[in-house]
Amino acid sequence: VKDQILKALRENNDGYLSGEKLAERFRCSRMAIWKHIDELRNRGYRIESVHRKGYRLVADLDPIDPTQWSGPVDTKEIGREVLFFPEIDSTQQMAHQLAREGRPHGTAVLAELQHGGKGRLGRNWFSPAGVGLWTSIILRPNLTLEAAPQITLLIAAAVARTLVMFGYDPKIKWPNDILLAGRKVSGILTELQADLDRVKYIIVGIGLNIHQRLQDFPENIRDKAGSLYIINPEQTPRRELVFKTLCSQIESLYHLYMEHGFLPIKAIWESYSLPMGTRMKITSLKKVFEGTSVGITDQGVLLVKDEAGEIHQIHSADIELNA
Ligand code: BTX
Repeated sequence: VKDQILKALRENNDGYLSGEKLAERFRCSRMAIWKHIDELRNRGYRIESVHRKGYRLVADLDPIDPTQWSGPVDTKEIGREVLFFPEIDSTQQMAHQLAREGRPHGTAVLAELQHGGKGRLGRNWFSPAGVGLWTSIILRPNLTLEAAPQITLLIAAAVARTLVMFGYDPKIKWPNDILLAGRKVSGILTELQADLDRVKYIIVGIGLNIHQRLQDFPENIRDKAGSLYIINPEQTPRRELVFKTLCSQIESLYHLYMEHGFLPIKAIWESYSLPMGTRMKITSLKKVFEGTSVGITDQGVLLVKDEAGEIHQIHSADIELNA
């Protein structure tokens, strides 16, 4: 029945089909229809329901399951192997497990829906079905622990470049927020395992909001979260394309980094960064203060000048703009 409902919605083009009509047609209750619709949504279809009008298929399927894609990812390493989960607690956890089991550099975990998507510092990442890209990638660089934060900036630069490829104008807010028109469309979580002072593996988690409308975000983040759809509802790219582009951008920046070090990555990162001199409020574990950004160091550390003119090195902190 679910597939028939889907077919009916598709054939109905842009119009609405009422729950009552669907119930009549498929000889079941409106409640049953509602349940089927709900399951279709969990499979990733964007179905709108409007009071007294009924249901409408907003965008036809934008599959995130690689078996439904037009072809494999055409990179050499990043995303060559993709493990897909219709639902999962967190792709981060799964990637850690796979890395411990010895999966190779570049392996990606991809999910339609995360029940426990993780942000930084124990925060949550809202990751519903059908609307975003939720992925964690295993990297096995030969790096010292000290250099590892540079990988976060590399990934932020890769996400920014990906968005540029689709015609967007992203800004990076140190270290890892990607903003479109001032709204956070992507977040990056970098976690690692180390042996003494060498990195064993790094898991980079990337969350990218694609199809959400403003009202799809929970109220507490509605004024700061954004999506590609919100910027340009007419031409939101498919997730398959976004993922493939992201993989190739990560791959090319990773090679640049391995061959030439952090400087070229830093330059790319800076070209997308919010302008230095931006006023901000810094909340780190140690202190809270206001200041203006000065730049980033070759280690990817943020430099902020406080009101007394003193320069602070920020390794990890929460940053609020327009303080
Ligand atoms: P963050 O700590 O910088 O951002 C988390 C904060 O952002 C939340 O506290 C909330 O205010 C806001 N937020 C939550 N969900 C969203 C959203 N969908 N869009 C915009 N803002 C939001 C950033 O952490 C790191 C996020 C990484 C997410 C990926 S998804 C794949 C992988 N698996 C996993 O569990 N996490 C990563």
